[in-house]
Amino acid sequence: MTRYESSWVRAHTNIALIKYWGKADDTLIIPANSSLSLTLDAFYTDTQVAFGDHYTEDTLTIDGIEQTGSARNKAITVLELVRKQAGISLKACITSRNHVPTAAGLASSASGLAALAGAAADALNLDLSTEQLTRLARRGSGSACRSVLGGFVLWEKGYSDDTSVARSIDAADWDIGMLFVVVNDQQKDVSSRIGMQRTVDTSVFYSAWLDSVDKDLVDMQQAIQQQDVYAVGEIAERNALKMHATTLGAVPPFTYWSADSLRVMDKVRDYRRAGHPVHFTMDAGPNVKVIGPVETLRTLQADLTTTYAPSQLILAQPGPGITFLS
Ligand code: FM0
Repeated sequence: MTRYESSWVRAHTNIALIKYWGKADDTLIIPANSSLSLTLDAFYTDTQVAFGDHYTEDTLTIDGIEQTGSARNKAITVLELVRKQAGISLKACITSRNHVPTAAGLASSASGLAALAGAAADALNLDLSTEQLTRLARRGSGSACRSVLGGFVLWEKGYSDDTSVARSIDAADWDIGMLFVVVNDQQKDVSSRIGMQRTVDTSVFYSAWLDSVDKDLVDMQQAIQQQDVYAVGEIAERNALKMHATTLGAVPPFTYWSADSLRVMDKVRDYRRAGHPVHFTMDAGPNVKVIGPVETLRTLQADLTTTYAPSQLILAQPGPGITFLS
């Protein structure tokens, strides 16, 4: 019998500047639009995958807690794909540790599933290219394909399993950062998977999202090429507001914003009026991420300590793609 080694892989989280919002294919996770993100240094997940004939079922433990439900199902989707490629049926034990410098809530499935894809493929010696790894991670969770790579990453929507891939477009070795304002670290009410599905199926505003996202993407690529942090933030904020607008037109309607989110958005606008080049983006939860030059974000971070605990204010800078630890 072939012996399989276990493998540990680290992946960092990413935040979209042009959002992935809606699927063209729910099973293959082919998105309705291309998206663009920045991988960050502040949050990452280490994941070990071990295959063995002594395991009777696939298990996933995150920070010491055994998972059931959707987290485990996403992991099993990735395991099934690598088992098929390797021609084996062995079950696996997955151990995952999230590294977030504050209480929970920011641990994202993107870094988790990117690390899992890398570790599962490595444990079975599949020798996949980076592009193939992005496709594998994508099947676990769409946004995970972008965490395979560092810096600014473009996920081309493609039209099939082979063509829906992520690639790095800029190393982000210039002055840009993100300040995370953690207003609430509880689990979200409507997951991104359910939220985007409901929006695609029912929102009267969804077609307007699709009509304008490609233009945002072109503008964003140009802003990145010019290393124009103001334009990157401006386009990201505009794009995020449009994504969030679609949720209000869904049936039943929903929003990821809380009163605290609105307060942070106001604060960012005040800062901008005072001449600072800062903008915000938000994802499927109430936390706000402020985009700007790193020193400006440090000043804002210090200012916000009158309202928030230091652990609620995390400054992140561009981070790397996945690394194979052992
Ligand atoms: O990251 O159904 O990847 O582009 O974070 O697992 O494919 O969790 F703001 C929302 C991420 C969506 C935007 O969705 O969905 C972005 C979002 P899955 P994900």
